[in-house]
Amino acid sequence: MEATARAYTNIALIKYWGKRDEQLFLPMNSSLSITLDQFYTTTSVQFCTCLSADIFILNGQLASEQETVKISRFMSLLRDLSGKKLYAVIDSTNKVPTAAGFASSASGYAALAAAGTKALGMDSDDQTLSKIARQGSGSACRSIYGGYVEWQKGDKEDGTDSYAHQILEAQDWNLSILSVLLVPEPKEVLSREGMKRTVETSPFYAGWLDTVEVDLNTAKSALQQRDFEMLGNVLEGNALKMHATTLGANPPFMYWTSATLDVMQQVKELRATGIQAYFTIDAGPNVKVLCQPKDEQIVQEKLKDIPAVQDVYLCHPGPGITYLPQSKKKNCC
Ligand code: 2P0
Repeated sequence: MEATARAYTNIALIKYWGKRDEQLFLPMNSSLSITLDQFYTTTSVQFCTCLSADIFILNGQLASEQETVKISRFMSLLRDLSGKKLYAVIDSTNKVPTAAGFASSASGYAALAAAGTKALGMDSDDQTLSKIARQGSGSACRSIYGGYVEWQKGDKEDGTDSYAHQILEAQDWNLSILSVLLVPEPKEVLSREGMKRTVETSPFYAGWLDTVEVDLNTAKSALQQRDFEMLGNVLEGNALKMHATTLGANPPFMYWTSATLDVMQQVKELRATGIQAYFTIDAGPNVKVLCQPKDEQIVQEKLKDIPAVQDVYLCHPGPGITYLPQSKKKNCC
């Protein structure tokens, strides 16, 4: 009873920001993302009758109690769904620069949902996997699919209509996504807490909800027409709106640092010279810059020239869940 799966991280073009149900991870709004080809999590799950609790190994080391409790809560969802009361060794390796604030929860829970259900013999289709992964971390429901992905928020209280689906395959439109790694600083407000505080206290959150659906439709039209300028304008504006909501929260907070602004400024300067590049920012200071492959080299060079930038990783649209052969490693009896 074991399986290994790999899932890739995703970057939201239209952001998921705010929950309508925290237990089921149901979002206030639909979102749109690109699954990336460079950052991923590989997870092996091995269920065994000899275990009396889940064991979580993260990047080759026994995870902390706090991390294990979170993972075990998700494993209990799989146990409930399958009706099998078995514990597992979960061995997970991130090829995601997590310390630098790149989210690994999306790839992590997508890989765990895929490996866990397969190990239990559940034979879940992608839509089911997406709904399961969502209950580990919202953005994970998008990482089940490769390419360009929409997470439809759904309206039902039980969450059965809240899942992701693919809009375009990775090879349908090759864009360049440059992940800009800034000099690391500890994260002030985690995204889960940040979105909750914003929904509950920010007067600007209503403005977010009023316009996010329009942004989503504009982005989807841009994808269908392969109109990069249209896509760039809407994704940049959507990220700025998400961040504007945090300034109105009580207490207010802000994910940007001066280095974030330096990158934003560089992107605007590139545009002034006729190079189409657009930025987006998640719940942290790091910036992702989108451009077309013909410009990726010059954009990467210009971003690397910024003193506060440590590194720039070049990504393209990547694949969905992939299953890997069993590792020879034995973690239990
Ligand atoms: C996104 N973010 O759409 C948005 C934009 C951050 C900003 O999804 O609480 O780790 O586990 O559902 O998915 C990050 O939040 O949050 C995120 P939970 P998640 O990518």
